[in-house]
Amino acid sequence: MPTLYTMPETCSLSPNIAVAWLGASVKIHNIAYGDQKKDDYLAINPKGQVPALRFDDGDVLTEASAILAWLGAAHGKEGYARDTRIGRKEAEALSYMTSGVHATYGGHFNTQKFAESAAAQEEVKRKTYENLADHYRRMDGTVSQNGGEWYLGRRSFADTFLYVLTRWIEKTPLSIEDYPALKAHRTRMEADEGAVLP
Ligand SMILES: N[C@@H](CCC(=O)N[C@@H](CS)C(=O)NCC(=O)O)C(=O)O
Repeated sequence: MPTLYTMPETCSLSPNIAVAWLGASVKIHNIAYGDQKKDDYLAINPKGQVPALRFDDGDVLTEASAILAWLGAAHGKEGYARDTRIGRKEAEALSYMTSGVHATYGGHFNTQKFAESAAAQEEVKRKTYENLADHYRRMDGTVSQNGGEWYLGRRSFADTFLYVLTRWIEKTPLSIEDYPALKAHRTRMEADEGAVLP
């Protein structure tokens, strides 16, 4: 059985939820913060990050969107990983959330990688929150335009990643109150029993 490596409060929550939704036979191994840089884990994922999915033959898949795509292809029910509008849009949404929104969080989580002086780091943070506000505004509009319930109008893996992003907003000076559709989405995700895909 493949093992999904996760860490609390991180983007690995997204594939973790997807595993639960699918009822997929994937073992969850939750590592403590800091262990991602230790030799045992670096042998699994040399990037020193979660998520990582290790298969029984030793092959390792990293990158949340790739892991979600594999989960959909290997364990998805009807409508997933097929050439449907929702399938295409799900891939688009996950690329946007991982390479667009998550990457923007670099200026918040790893400010020191973008600037050295205290003043420059302040500038990086200010711009980061401006850029994140644009992303949250766009995602709030998408949820509203798609009926106000799920990111793509019906539940998809995009909702698992959006949930991570709506939790992370609490770590920033931004407020979920400014994004009512996202606030409702977060509440909906928290009430989701996650039993089966729709
Ligand atoms: N591009 C990667 C990003 C993975 C990533 O940034 N993981 C973070 C958690 S959200 C991590 O492991 N951070 C710990 C570290 O970099 O030391 C993906 O989409 O999976």
